[in-house]
Amino acid sequence: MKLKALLLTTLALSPFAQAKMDIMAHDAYARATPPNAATSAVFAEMMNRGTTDRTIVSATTDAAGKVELHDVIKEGDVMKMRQVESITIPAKGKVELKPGSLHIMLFDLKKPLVEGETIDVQVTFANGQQHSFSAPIKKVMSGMKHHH
Ligand SMILES: [Cu+2]
Repeated sequence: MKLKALLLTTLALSPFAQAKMDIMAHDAYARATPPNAATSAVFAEMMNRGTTDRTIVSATTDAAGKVELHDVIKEGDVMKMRQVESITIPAKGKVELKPGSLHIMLFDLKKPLVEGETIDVQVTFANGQQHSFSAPIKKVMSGMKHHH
């Protein structure tokens, strides 16, 4: 009994370690940009191995001055990006951030994103926990234009 109480205390004191175990970003990448481009996007397959839904409420990266969570909606025949408040990864499930769909939007890039380099991205969850992952910069064949 005493051991169990001790274990619970340890878990309560290490939310970050626990978050790392539950959340994984697979195949993350950032879109390479031409010189002078101010915006880009980060994509990844976000997996949640935990037993509770996890909600991303914000993201940051040193590579960009401003970061937003975005989705793409279809208005008539036009695909448009819009900001969303949050992105939920279902318990024991995943959500795909991909071109033409949910993505992490980067504004005010500090410098062009060059293919072959890597940026670090941090996402913050509704419960305050954070998760960091690396996103290699890749050229993205885009059939979709970004409208702002
Ligand atoms: Cu966007």
